[in-house]
Amino acid sequence: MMSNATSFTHAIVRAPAASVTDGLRAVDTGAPDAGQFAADHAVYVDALRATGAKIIALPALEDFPDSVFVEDAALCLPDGAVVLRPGAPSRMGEAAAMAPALRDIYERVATVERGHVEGGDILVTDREILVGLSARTDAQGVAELRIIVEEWGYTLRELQTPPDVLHFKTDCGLLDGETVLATERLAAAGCFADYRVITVEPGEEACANCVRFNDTVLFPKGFPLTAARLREAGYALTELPNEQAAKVDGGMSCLSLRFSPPAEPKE
Ligand code: CIR
Repeated sequence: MMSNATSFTHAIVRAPAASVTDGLRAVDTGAPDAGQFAADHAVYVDALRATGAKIIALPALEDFPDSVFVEDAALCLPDGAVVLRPGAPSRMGEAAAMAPALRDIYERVATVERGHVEGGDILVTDREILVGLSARTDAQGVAELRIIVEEWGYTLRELQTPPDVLHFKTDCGLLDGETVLATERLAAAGCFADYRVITVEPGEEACANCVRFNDTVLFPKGFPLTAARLREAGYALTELPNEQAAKVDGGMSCLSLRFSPPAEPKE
């Protein structure tokens, strides 16, 4: 089933910088290979384009090793865009760098001015905006975001990202208007009580961060049991290489900002 929260006309991406090798990571398993990262990124962008999306491709920012993960800098909603405030000090400047692109597209652009919120902690469904508190997203930032989105008519629900998990969406992804793919640890926390939940196979937690984008689910390669579970449930998957991004804790959702503005965006 398609839903407003899974059907999009546009996506913003940013080319990976060569400095992506210095990207933040919780556990160092070696730096990503910048050339392979760029090749994988191109495959990801092609997959978005294949869904019919218009791609807004921003240039690499060498000063910000994690800037390829555009999702953390902004929230794009049908009614407007929000410039967020990343909690990682090295990523703060990514928000200001994203703002001009949002202003080119949206009439209405608001900014979180205090506290911290990263987009990886935000899951937008058809009925609400879920935001997980984490090491990157704090109560003050969520309170600021709440004021903005409630004024635009949305409902925001504050939740807790599991301890030691980078972002709320590290552990989940929206599959359709009422279905979420989630790790067992996040599902057990009860935040999806009003949704249908499909859990990832134990041992395959790293694939929970998937993205439903129009008719397909962008899904990392290498998680066959969960992939089979999703196909059995009727979802079409596009399996994409994610080894390089995974070395700096990145996944399917962080590489794009997905949206459908209310009217054709300003050209
Ligand atoms: C970071 O630690 O901020 C980056 N290396 C990874 C960000 C991943 N973003 C996301 O899941 N939304």
